[in-house]
Amino acid sequence: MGTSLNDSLDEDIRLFLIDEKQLHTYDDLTKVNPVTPSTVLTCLQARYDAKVFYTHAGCTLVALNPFQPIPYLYSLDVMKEYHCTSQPQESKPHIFIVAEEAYRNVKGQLEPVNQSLVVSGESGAGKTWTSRCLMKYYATVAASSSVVKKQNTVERIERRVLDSNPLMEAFGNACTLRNNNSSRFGKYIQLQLDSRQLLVGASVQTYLLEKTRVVFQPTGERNFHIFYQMMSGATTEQRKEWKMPNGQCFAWLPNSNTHLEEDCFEETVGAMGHLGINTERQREMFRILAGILHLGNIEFCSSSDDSQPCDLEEKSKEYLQNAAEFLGVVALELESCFRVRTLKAGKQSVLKPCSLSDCLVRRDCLAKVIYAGLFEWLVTYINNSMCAESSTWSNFIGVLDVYGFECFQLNNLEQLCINYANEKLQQHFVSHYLKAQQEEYISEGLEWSFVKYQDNRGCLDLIEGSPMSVFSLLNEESRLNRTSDARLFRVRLENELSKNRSISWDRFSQEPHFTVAHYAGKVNYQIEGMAEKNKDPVPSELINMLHKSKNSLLHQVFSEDEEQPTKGLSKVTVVSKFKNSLENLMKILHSTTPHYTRCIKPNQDCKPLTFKREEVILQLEACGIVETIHISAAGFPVRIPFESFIQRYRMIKPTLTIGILWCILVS
Ligand code: AOV
Ligand code: MG
Repeated sequence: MGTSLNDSLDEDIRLFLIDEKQLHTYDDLTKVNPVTPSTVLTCLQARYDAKVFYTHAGCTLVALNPFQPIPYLYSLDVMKEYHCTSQPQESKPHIFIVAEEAYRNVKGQLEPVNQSLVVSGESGAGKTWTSRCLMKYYATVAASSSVVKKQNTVERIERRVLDSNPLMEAFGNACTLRNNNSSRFGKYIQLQLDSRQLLVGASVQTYLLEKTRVVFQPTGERNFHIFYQMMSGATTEQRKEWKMPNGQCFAWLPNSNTHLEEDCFEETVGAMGHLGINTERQREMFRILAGILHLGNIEFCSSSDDSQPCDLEEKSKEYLQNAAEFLGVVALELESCFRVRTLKAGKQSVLKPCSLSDCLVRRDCLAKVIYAGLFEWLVTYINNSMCAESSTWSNFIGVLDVYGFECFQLNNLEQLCINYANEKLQQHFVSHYLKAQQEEYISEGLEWSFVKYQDNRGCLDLIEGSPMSVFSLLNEESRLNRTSDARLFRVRLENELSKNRSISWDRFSQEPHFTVAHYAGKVNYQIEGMAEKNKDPVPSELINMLHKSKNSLLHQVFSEDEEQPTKGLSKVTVVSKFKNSLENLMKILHSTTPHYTRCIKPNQDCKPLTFKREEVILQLEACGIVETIHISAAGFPVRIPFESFIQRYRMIKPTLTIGILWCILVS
């Protein structure tokens, strides 16, 4: 036997394995008998070894990451084959089946129904890759070949939609310990279809960019790709303009010597062009980015006199000058923004020197607020450039690609938000499929033995519930008029939340932290700095300075007309904003027909064609694959509303009505 199954397998499984040579031919895991974690795993491994990466699991598709390019799998011919077949479900499992099914479903049986393709899986499992495949599929099979004339350029809409990917990834993805091209933001892209089902536009909604990465990169990780692309792909003149000579070190660009496939400056600039960002705008963007890098090299030293502000390190003066030049602000004002705080007392303003650490916090804050502002501007621009007029499209197919579940040695608010988003998606699956479908069978009086499943509701209640949850307590802590005390906050969490079984503490740990048992595994979150990150304050001096920027793009990003939520001490906390945006997303998902794809990472080292059973089984268990298969296998593969059934089959029996149909069914 080629596999290393342990000896404790029961007889059923032994019988199942007699068929081992045929295992890779099981296209749908509902055909595996008996369905146990072990048999499902063995079947998937046999398929992976046979280089078959997609397998149906009832209503979901399991996609195993090959960690190696498989060009023949995604060719134009293959797309056409799946698009033209009369029975997509009969074809070999493929992400294109999901795509095609959603595409055909849009028409609906009675009226058109919007569709959502929900791609989930842990970090590095292949969500972004899969989303790109889906978009390429629609850009090919639903190409309208219509041209858009926007922002003074003419371009085919499919080109623009596809080019939004590398552009957003350049600004929003980065190399982490888990994935060289890790998405540091979530996105839901709606592909807009006209009445002929052709792609006429798209709009994208993004979720919480991990902006701290601009100023802090965990050991072994990198900043956003765009900075490295600039360093490795720009012309000598550009580098001269940005004051980035060869060999120049930037504090915020660790691991610059690692060159990744993603460091493709040309592709990013090409995409900018296709989306209509003209060269002058591009120049302004790059100057802003260069400005951010120079900001990162500014250091301060304590003044000998406590009543005096900190001084700039001698060698930092040049960086400050450069940063001010690129950001289009006055160097002296930039310096004083970092070193002096303006306190308002009634109508009077009092100036107070900042401590050394405050100076650094303010410097970092400026970089983060600029980068986040630029990213937001870019997303708005992309939307303007590819969104169709509302009168021209009638339906959409949405593709959801968020950051996957992650657990590092150190986890903070960023990971809490990322993992919370994954909990929300899992809950959508649980309530839409595992729960609702079974309840429907029971309510319709069908014979059904209930399949038990893991409901992650408890964990979600812990994080976002009311009145007491991690988020509500964190918000309370962030609103206090003092710096948060991590130890006290931990005690408060314990006092209020210890009844919830999803949270625990190691009381002897040095660092105050809490542990959440997520559906995909336990994660330790450090409390230090969490409340401050949640508050995300931006000193008003910084915003006032940016309002006056001579860099016209930066000026536009921070234009005074726009309500700046970040102005002063923002009232809406990070987690409240994120929770709201995810709730809106859930509303959209609920209003569409969802299709789930579960991406699986076969090994943590991202090695080609390596299948680690113990790692895969944890992912299968986390997403409830065995339960899904049980429900799909026992349930009905096709479920048609009565009205549609009658409309479809009335020709066979013209007197058919709902009443008659009901009598036939219950008799
Ligand atoms: P993710 O989106 O799920 O992680 P990606 O889609 O970025 O993961 O996939 C990680 C890497 O796996 C890619 O860069 C590819 O090298 C490889 N890969 C994934 N799918 C395929 C495929 N079908 N064929 C070949 N290679 C593939 V994260 O964004 O970190 O949650 O947050
Ligand atoms: Mg991704």
